[in-house]
Amino acid sequence: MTSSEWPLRRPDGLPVVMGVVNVTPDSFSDGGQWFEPAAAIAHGRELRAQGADILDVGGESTRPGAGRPSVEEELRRVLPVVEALASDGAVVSVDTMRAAVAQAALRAGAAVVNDVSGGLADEEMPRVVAEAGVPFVAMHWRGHSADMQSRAVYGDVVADVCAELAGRAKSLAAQGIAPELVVLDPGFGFAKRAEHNWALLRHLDRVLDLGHPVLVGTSRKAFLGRLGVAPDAEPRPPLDRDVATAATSMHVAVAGAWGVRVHAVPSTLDAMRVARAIEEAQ
Ligand code: PMM
Repeated sequence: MTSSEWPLRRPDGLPVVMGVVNVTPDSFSDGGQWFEPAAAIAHGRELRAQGADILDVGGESTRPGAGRPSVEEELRRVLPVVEALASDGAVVSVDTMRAAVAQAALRAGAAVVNDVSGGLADEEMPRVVAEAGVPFVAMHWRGHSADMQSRAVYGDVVADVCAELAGRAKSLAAQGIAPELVVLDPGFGFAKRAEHNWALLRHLDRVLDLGHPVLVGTSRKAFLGRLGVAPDAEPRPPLDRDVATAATSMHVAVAGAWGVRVHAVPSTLDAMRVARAIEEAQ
């Protein structure tokens, strides 16, 4: 991908679809399903054939309470998958908080770095990304998954998340990352309770007003699993949250987000096509 192709756009004008390729034994959403490199590669190819524009390859689970793999283990997980998918010609992003993993993945063919910590977890990350001159997804983050939910304390969640994202964007620019390469993501489910996630969806325009492309990652997250379920009952399992995910995708397409990060590509694309068809109707 050359810089003239950024920000990436779909020929049909819908928001860009980033398909999730988790090479982890323990992700909440699809834990272990694609842990072997061959299975993850096949899954990435399937997502691309279904219409994903970017394949997001990650080797660290960020579900609440998760522990961290070693750097070596993370590299072992992601590199063969990045390499295979990039050599197919796919646009690959690497979902990592570690500069060393980002750098190795970029050498293996990744074109984008997606850091859920927005460059906060590893102080080397902004330098590595600036030197490579690649797009950087900076998500709103308040700390590692082990205890992040204790940090879900806000005065006004929309104002606080916007202020923290604006601060990130400023700091990344000061560290040499071109502002036009920075995508902002409100970080659904990261140090957020359900009401925080809903408020951020409702007021996504305020995140868009920060002036960067916005990526939304609600796919299969816990707040969607609580829909239609009694407060004291078990949430719906992650694989039963794709219809709700498609509905959030429709909403964010109408709001004007640049992209969505999802596990199920066809249902999200269909939902966004519905949004577009209604917008275009007389
Ligand atoms: N969510 C997860 C992982 N990576 N990256 C971005 N930019 N935004 C997200 O919301 C996000 C992410 C956790 O979900 P998963 O375990 O299903 O991948």
